[in-house]
Amino acid sequence: ALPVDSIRALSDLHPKPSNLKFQYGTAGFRTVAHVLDSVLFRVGVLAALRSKKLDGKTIGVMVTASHNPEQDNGVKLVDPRGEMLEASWEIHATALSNAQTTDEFIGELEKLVQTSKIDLSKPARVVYARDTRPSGAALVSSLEDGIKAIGAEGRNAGVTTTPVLHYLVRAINTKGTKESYGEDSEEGYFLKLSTAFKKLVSTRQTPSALVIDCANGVGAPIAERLIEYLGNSLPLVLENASITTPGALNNSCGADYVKTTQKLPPSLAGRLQPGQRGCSLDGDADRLMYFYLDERNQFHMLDGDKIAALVSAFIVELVKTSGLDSQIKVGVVQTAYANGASTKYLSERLPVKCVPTGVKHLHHAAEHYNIGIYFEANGHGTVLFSQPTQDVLQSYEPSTPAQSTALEHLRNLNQLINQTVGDALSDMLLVEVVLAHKAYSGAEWDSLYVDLPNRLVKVVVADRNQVKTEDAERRLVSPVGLQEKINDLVRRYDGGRSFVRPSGTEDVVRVYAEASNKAQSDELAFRVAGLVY
Ligand code: 16G
Ligand code: ZN
Repeated sequence: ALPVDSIRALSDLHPKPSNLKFQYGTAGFRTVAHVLDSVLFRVGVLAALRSKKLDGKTIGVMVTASHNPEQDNGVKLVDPRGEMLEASWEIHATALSNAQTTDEFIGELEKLVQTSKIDLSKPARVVYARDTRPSGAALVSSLEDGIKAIGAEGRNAGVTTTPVLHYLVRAINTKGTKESYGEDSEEGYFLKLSTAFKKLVSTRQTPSALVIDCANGVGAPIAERLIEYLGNSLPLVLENASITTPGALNNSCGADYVKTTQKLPPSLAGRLQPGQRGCSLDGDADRLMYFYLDERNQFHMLDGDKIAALVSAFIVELVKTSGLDSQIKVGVVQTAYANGASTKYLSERLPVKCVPTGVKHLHHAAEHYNIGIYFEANGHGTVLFSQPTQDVLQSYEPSTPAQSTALEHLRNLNQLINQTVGDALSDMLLVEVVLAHKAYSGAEWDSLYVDLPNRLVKVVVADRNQVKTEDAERRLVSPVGLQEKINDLVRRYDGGRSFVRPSGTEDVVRVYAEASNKAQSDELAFRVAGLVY
């Protein structure tokens, strides 16, 4: 049975604020930090139950609010293979978080144990970490109370990035098996990435220095440690690494700032030289944006779509050169937000699939390829090697030196890439590998294709739930008749494309438009927004 007395005693120390309704959304629970105490306690209990349900496998809990402002915080669960929590359990998380009293909370727990047939005699193990937010330490102790209340085993992974926590979960659960993911420690993570990176660039010239905008977040200390492992294989310059300055986190810097403003973070002015490569991490280092200044000091952004193009072309080439192209099918997954020019570039080289927004959709679709590449335009993405493909890479016997080299590169890429989730630091090393192999500057990479001018606007509507889409969010089914009006407008614009979808994270509807010039894309976006309003 549930240890009701101990749950009751500790739950009473973490009462739910009245009048608040929580929701486990695409990015877990996320809101202002000071209302999250009860949520964290309950997530601790839930993570333990999830672990029991999965026969004592270790479940991860990450305390972060990613690119949100410093006063926010959040929490999300990680399933045993390092993937996001199974969708059906999001509903349990929401239900538990909204129980008004301790009695109601215990009632919900008993219901969950019943309906999900959880064997309470199984062990429970939870590994958890947090980002650098000042609210994080207190929230972690609330979480620890939850883990303790149900008698689970907790492991504190300290202050680290979201992708490192995902790595740890997978490493712990695959330890000693044929699918072993690496040592289950931060050091294991650094060793795995840096060893693969050094092998991949060993025959290349040492690149010029890369500037990293750490968003004044947890990416800073983790990148700092990565530098020790990389030695002189990649010169890195850390900027926006002030993790203790109040208010600095994600403030006018970081990947989300760069993507939404399409500007250089002001703090990098004078720090990034024309021609030099720069990149921005977000607040928990799972998103990455590259950029450079041209000789006229003009800012150029290289987003998730540009990363997908660079990486896809490279992997397709390696698979072909290795002689494995009949056995290994490579594909790429995007969302409707992918720039039309990137989709065109990719479609000429490999199969492209479009799915609804949100990492779980992209990740899931990428699993259907032998090597599945996915990136959201906002800089979140990774590359997945299926287990049979990894086996093929291990057993394949190349017949020429060129095949052998390409095969070795593929094996090392499989080690370099964090396949549990998008990882800004792992992705950054991946980009640097391709740039080194192609001897590309930022400008040369940028010129793979020219972005179509585009515009994103948000529209506040009475009820965004009235807006429903199909075909990977590219077509509206509700309100009835609206899609036809949008089509009529789009037809009047050269190279026009536009779609409307409800946001999953904000109470707004988003309108995206592309056209062959900037003025036209802006005009189209605003006219479509006018239809929605
Ligand atoms: C969440 C998603 C991200 C998506 C964004 C869209 C995860 C882990 N994160 O942050 O993938 O791009 O939502 O936000 O799935 P929107 O629905 O407000 O446009
Ligand atoms: Zn993030």
